[in-house]
Amino acid sequence: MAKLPLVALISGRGSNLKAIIDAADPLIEIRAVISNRPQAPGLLYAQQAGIATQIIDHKTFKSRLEFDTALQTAIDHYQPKLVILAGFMRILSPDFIKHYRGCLLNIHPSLLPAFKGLHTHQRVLQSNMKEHGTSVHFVTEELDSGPVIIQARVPVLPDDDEDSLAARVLQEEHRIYPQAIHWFAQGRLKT
Ligand code: NHR
Ligand code: GAR
Repeated sequence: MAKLPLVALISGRGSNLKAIIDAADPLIEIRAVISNRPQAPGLLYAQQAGIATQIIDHKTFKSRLEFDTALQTAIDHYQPKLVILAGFMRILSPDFIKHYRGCLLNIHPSLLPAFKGLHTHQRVLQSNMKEHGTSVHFVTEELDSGPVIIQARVPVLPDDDEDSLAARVLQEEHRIYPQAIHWFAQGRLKT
């Protein structure tokens, strides 16, 4: 069976990207990793795995729209059937989202629909939640609101700080993102 061609977008550390690379799913082929930040450490994981990398620095564009257009052109060069956001930190414009409708996934560090947006671990601690987690979802125009595919829960422990809680969540992310991508590659996910 032909492998599912995939492009990953990152902004930083890239531990989710690493988990996906390490899962070595025979159903997928990571064609490229694109970062909006020139210094994203995650680019190194891609390079070590022999995956093409590209930097599209949002700071060099006059507007969000011009950045999104350049990003779309770069992605489409690789002709992916799936695009994944893996710690990608720029909100994407509606035209971009429409172009990839049904084949754009994100992992978000909360039990959606709770705690959309940024700084989720800090907000979960401030709200005295007993439980936290992470969600893989289809990306739609409305931020962090697309259909959820898989979630994982973790307890919030009495002595947690942002770092300890984030680490517990991240461990689960590394399990569920490869799982969601595998299901997509099997053709089992539709939106
Ligand atoms: N774009 C759309 N249209 N819809 C979604 O659901 C998206 C999206 C782009 C990214 C990831 C998301 C997350 O998982 C994501 C989902 C960045 C921000 C943000 O406020 C919010 C949510 C997410 C990613 N970014 C700031 C901005 O002005 C910049 C912050 C920074 O650069 O550090 O774009 O949480
Ligand atoms: C992950 O926890 C991911 O859920 C979160 O950032 C981290 C990226 O880690 N994503 C967002 O907050 C998106 N706004 P990684 O770079 O090591 O994969």
